[in-house]
Amino acid sequence: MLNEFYSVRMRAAEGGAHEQGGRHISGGERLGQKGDLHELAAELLAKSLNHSRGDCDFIQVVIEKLHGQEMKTISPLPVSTEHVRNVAEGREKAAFLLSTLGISDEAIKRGLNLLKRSTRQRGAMIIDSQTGQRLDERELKGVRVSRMDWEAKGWEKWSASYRTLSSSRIREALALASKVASSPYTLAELCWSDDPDYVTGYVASPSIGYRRITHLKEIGDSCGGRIFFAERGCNISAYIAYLEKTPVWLQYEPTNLISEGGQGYEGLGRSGVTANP
Ligand code: PML
Repeated sequence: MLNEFYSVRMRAAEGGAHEQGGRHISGGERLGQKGDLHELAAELLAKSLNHSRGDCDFIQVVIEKLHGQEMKTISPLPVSTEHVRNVAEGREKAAFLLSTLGISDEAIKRGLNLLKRSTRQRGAMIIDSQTGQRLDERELKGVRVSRMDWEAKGWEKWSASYRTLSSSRIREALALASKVASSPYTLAELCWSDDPDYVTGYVASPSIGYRRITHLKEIGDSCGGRIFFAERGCNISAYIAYLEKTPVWLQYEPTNLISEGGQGYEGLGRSGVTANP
């Protein structure tokens, strides 16, 4: 029998549904087969009910069969960590990395300003990597990257290689960043969490991998989200359709570049950069 897959996604808000003005609290994305659905839905429900952004009163879990849709398989981006002392240093590091990827100073400034102000944003904001102009026209809804997950064995192997990083937060963020980077329209992504108690974020791209930065905002601050810097002339509707609809599995095979405990990748040996948090 052919494997049939389902997308399971959750969104939760406080003060009513998002479209009725509720404040976004949490979201989550999983893929699985019929036999996995109870467990996946329960995991997402638990996530929505235990969130530092607040106590949600609207929770929606949607399960959809992916009728005959082809699954794309990708590898997770390589991970490394930039250790910085404070937010100013962290944002300077993020700006430096983005600029080495060919993003203009104006777009970097606009991207950082959007995230600093963003406390009610639900999905990612897509901006032009040269002008910094917002391209998705979705306002607070933004673009929700959907239909991606780790293949179970791939996650087992990855988390055994990177023990100190194997949290569900990093599992989800790395799956999302890897899907985003797998689109030819993505030049880079900048993200920090909108959770007030989580200050590590990242810059990701196919060439630098998933580069974590230990301080991108102050503790207690609820601003955050994701900015995708799009290639010039990108076909925005094709880009959004890929991010929202194409099912993607992450597969992982350890290579000898990565040793026990997660040391490895190009970060090894460079001052201030390791694969540990
Ligand atoms: C989020 O939780 O909303 C995003 C998390 C980004 C950073 C995760 C990490 O690598 O520590």
